[in-house]
Amino acid sequence: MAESEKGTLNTRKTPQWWENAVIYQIYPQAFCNGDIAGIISKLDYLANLGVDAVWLCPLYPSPGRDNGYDISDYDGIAPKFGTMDDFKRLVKEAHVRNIRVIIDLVLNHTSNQHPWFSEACADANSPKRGYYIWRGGQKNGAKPPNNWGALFGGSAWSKAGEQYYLGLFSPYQPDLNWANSALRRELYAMARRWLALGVDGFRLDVITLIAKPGDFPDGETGENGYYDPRGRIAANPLLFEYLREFRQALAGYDIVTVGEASAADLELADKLTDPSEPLLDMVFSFEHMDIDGGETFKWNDRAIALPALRRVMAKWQTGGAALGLFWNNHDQPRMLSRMLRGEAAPGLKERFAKTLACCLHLMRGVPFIYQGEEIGMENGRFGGVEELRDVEAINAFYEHTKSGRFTEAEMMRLINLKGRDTARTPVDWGFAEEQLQRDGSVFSFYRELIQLRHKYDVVVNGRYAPYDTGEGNIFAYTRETDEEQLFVCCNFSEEEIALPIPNGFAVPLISNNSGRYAQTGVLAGFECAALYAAKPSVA
Ligand code: TEU
Repeated sequence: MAESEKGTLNTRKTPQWWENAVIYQIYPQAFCNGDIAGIISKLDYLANLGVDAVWLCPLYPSPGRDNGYDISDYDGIAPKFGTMDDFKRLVKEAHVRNIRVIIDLVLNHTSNQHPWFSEACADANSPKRGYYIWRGGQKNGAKPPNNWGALFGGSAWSKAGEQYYLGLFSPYQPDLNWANSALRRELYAMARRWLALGVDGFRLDVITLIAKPGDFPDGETGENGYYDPRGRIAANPLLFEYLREFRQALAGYDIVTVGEASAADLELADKLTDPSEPLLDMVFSFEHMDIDGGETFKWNDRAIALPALRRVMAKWQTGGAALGLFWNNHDQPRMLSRMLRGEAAPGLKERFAKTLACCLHLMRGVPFIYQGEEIGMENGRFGGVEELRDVEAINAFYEHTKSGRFTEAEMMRLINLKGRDTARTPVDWGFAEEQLQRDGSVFSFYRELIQLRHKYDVVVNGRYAPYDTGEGNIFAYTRETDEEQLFVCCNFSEEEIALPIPNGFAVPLISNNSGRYAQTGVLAGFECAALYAAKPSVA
């Protein structure tokens, strides 16, 4: 991409509907009554918030080993969520309110209960056998083909009959073999069937992991005795071929694709979203989520340090890749709890929730709000392993308490800090109701931020530059187009900090403290502000 084009969201000639969008993520089992009817009942709430689209986490039939990311029927709706008619009604009712519907496509793996996998296991000569990845045989004895580890614990290889199959996440989620062209055609046809139902786009689960290398060499073993092959897999150039083919198969539909770019560095993300040939419209990158240890060993009590967060965000903001912006999702502890750690007065908590929102929503990219974030929800807490739902945390609990690495109490403390279940507790609708009635609530602040994105071109298209204040606890940056400028400053501490207002920024756009900063040049504890300047026109 040309240097001059870097740092803008998208340089396509025709603007796409999603370019100035804000998208709301729904984790159906914990949203409203745990079903589609519940989602429909909250569409007015979402329209009131002002979001342009919803991303629905998997609604497919699934044994639920990984809360729906183990799909046993790509064309159905799990009975616990409702019926296909309910789904159609959801799409219709969302569209009536100008809310688009993005669904989750999990194309890297199926459930081990998917009929394809049952058939593949039952008959080694079945055409479905080639849909999955098999290695080893009797003569290779009882040893897995290599030292690759599964993300949720243990080896990435499990035995079915005489051979091993690959399951990068768990044995319940066998990886699909994208080298098989019949499989690829099935997947594309399935995606088109959802588009025919009126779906407006896809969030593509771990899409950077679909292209497995032809060989499966051992890699360097990590702390758990296994090699994490995700980086190696993401680097396989076949990924581009598969995505090109996928894109072509969906040609003619006005949709958005958001790729979960697991293990992607900036260079890969940049190439995948290159406006001259976008294979994905945007990606979720995870470097900012890995600052407190996700990339190495997740179960630690490290915190996210602000200087590192600023550095990582600036790196991705000034790079070329088109981004989905997020602090939260169903795989991460809630950012409010994650950064606040411990207690703060309720008023300050709300103020900090707004500061986090302001910091993210005025950046370059498409902001995603994870259910409950807009009312300042915090992490759920779990008393013991029996209360957990998440396969990752449950496996880790047993692995690390049995090995003696952690006591049960220590492990539960870490799971309450970092585990995925923390963000999967039901949305507190009583709390939401209270906020709807109250001026100055977190909800109303999110609504303001969404309106700013819809109104100001600089929020969508401005170039990002970090703004160095010399203050360790401030996150500040500017955005700039040829016509407009924006200055955003956020105090991540409880201390008051004086910060001279940069020249020319006369128009206060948003504040979580009655505009105090714009009047005084002093940020109170957890205060945030954004100031605007129109550039003098060059007639
Ligand atoms: O997540 C993929 C992924 O690699 C991580 O987000 C991972 O869940 C996390 O680092 C573990 O701590 C996607 C889905 O979002 C997740 O819910 C699924 O479990 C996973 O794929 C498998 O489908």
